[in-house]
Amino acid sequence: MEYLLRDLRRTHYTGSVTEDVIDEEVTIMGWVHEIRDLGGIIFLLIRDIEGRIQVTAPSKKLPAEILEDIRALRKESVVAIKGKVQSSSKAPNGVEILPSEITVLNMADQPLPMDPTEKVKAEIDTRLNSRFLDLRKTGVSAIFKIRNQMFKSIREYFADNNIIEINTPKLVASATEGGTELFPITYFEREAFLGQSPQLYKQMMMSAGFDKVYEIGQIFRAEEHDTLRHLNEAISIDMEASFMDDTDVKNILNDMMVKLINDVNDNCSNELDILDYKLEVPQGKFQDIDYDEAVDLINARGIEMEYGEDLSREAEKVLGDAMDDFYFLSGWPTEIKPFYVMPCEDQSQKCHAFDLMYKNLELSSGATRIHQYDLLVEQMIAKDLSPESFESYLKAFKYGMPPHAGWGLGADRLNMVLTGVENIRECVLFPRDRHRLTP
Ligand code: AMO
Repeated sequence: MEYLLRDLRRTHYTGSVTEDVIDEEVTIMGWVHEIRDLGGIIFLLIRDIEGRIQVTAPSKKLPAEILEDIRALRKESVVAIKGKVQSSSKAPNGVEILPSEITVLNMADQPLPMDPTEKVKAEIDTRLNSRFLDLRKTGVSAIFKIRNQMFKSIREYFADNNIIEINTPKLVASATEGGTELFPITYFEREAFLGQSPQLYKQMMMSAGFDKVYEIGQIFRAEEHDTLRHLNEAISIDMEASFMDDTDVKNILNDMMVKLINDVNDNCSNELDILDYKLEVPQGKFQDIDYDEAVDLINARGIEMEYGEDLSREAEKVLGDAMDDFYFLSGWPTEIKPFYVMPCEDQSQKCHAFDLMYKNLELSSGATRIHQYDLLVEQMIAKDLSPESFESYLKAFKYGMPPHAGWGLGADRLNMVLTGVENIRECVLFPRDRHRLTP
């Protein structure tokens, strides 16, 4: 049995084995998805990243050794198959391969820890324990193909709008989002933390004169939450822009979202079909509701909520039901938003912060930032933070910090919206939650 590629190379992915290549000799490589031995004829289904193709081995037409090789195959083994393409009215794509050479590149052990063929439904924990097998399922890989399109569209949008990609440290000295949700680590002889947001760095880049920046990177949150929409390691898409306010960056977020959803519909229709999900393109400007108005609406619908509180899960649900799919929730109380958010000039108990919601799911938070050193220090003190521990950040505000605004958008939550899945773990290859640190 051969295990090395040597001169063997793939000539076609399964997706290009079509009626266009009938009578041609092709070499495909992939996994043995299914073996059906009917005695006189054996059918194999071979799977690769693009799909599946039938390999048909009639015993009368093929040498005994090829049939022996096929009979020795075990499901999920990795093979290279050379053969001629012929039309077949019964094969799933109207064509099949008549094999002339089978090379086993790696035989899979049996029994498999889980079935990757989608015939048997497994619990999420079983699936995540053998995630490499779970990811072989068409319905699971579809989520990640859509995720790939999501990042492609977003990067395109940023590039088209002259927004510069940056990378900032994830090993940090202080909190940004309120202090309680940090993972401490040992950094040589001192304590440090895993970054919970690139917030301080993206703002410092405004003082650096980079005008408009974005970062797509890991955020770490030591939250105890064990929900369908929280992870302890997530991907955040962050942007920050100078000489703009919250209205301007909301428009950017709105435009980007519309482009993204159009792109996913245009380029991932196959994946959406596999997931049996219809993605509605939002029309024009998103609805925008003021926090005060939202509190009234929530109370009117029978869920008690006081001004100044964050929304409970029930409050998010009734609000989501009352609004369009995508909507902004704006004009938050200063008290419950981070120190760096600009208070309103006329009523400082309110601030220029907003969230972008999809139904009852918070997708993004953003705001106009405080760009004046004195006000920033004042807000830190008001929130019981010590300006000394933010010295290197504050310095950037003393020597020419422009007015600026920005937002952070949860990529894994956005992926949920684009695929219709209800558990955020489905959208992450190897999720990190309260109970899971492997694989
Ligand atoms: P915030 O803390 O609201 O804002 O985070 C921004 C977005 O990131 C996503 N997110 C998460 N996703 C999964 N699991 C988590 N534990 C988690 N935490 C956050 C959400 C959320 O809306 N610095 C600000 C952003 C800014 O103002 O620019 C910030 O981090 O989708």
